[in-house]
Amino acid sequence: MTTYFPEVKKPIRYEGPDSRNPLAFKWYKADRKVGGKTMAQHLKFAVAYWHTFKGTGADPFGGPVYDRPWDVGATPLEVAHNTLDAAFEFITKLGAPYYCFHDRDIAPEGDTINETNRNLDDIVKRAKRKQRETGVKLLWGTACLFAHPRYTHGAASNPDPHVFAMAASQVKRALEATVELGGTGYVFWGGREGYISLLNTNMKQEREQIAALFHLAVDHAKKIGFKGMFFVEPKAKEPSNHQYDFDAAHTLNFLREFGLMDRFMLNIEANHATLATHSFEHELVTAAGAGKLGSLDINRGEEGVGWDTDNFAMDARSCTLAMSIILAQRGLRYGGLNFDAKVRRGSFDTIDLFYAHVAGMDAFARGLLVAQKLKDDGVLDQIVRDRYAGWRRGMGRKILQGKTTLTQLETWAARQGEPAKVSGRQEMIEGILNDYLYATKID
Ligand code: XLS
Ligand code: CA
Ligand code: CA
Repeated sequence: MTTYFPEVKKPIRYEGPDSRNPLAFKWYKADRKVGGKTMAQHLKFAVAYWHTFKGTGADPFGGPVYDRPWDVGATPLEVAHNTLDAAFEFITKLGAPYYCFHDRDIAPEGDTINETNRNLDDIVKRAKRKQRETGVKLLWGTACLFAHPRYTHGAASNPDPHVFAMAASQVKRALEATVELGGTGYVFWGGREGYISLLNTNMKQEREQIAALFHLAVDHAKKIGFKGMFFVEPKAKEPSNHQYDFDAAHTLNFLREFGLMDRFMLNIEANHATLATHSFEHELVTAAGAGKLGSLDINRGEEGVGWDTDNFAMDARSCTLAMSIILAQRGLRYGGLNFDAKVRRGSFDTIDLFYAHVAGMDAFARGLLVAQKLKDDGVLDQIVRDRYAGWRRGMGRKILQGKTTLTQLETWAARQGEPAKVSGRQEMIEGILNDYLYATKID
């Protein structure tokens, strides 16, 4: 059998924090128990098919630069077969439990819908066999509704219902493929569901069209027995000028407006948070606050660049805070941590894919350990609890219970006099967090 990653002979091992081997885990140990669950149960890492196996290194200023040994074959379908072999070899050697795909990542588009569907069926059959052989699972599937020229003016939001129908047929098949492969999630990312110019756009109707597609997907899911969760992945812009699911708050509003809350949650991507000028934590907390944090696309933006650069997430603080938010809501039932991240254009070698994923998995594994320690010690929780203590008694409680009036509040406030000035202690808290991140012994 061809080996696409000959440098990695055996699965990546755990060697512990003292190891200096970039092809070994220092923190990630799948069966290590953290707060009653194993690391594998907490972290649910998924490899993103599109970046890792289909990425070419192209950017807006230059074409493909990688020479991937699997990107060869007499026909597009043969290339897809080789890519699938490489993908399962990589995922198995890495030891990530899951993967995620767009329909067009795994199978090529044909000249007709029928040919396209045949290609997808062929690959799904093979992928199912490989999943059985390796134990690797599908986290979520999605349809690529943004790359083909027909989607230039949007997919569900297109001014032409014919294009909407093409998109619908793709969603139908991608959802069926997800069910066939046992995926627990199905993602809608609104690639071109937004506008470039308002002068030629009926925004109100375009949003209604998108909602119509979501409802059709929910109906079809019922028909084919999809028991998983639908996720919408917010993104502010790029390639559109404004994407309708701009951020978590916009998206929650959309789901509420169109009666979709019970079948949908959010898939929050770190780099998309940045594009909306939010932090990753802001988006995670917004989704979690509504009980809708379903899954995460873990990556980060390149600060000086400002695009959706999808770098690998390695930052200890951000990984720890993300894991704290996940621990607080007791995990991700349907989703996981999807590496929607690509190695840099200059990281040409296939081995760079291993370095990137190993370091990323370790960053989140350490983040989990620190987050669990913060939780066990209750330091930050206590600070927040104390800060809002006034709302758990007396008038504070009455306000939240809706048991007061403006008149009563006026009388009460007048009786109390001027409220005391209370420090928010931000710098002290940031110092405590730093102690946990960098000084407290984690082993
Ligand atoms: C692009 C998005 C995309 C989604 C899946 O910016 O991140 O990759 O995650 O369609
Ligand atoms: Ca993403
Ligand atoms: Ca992205």
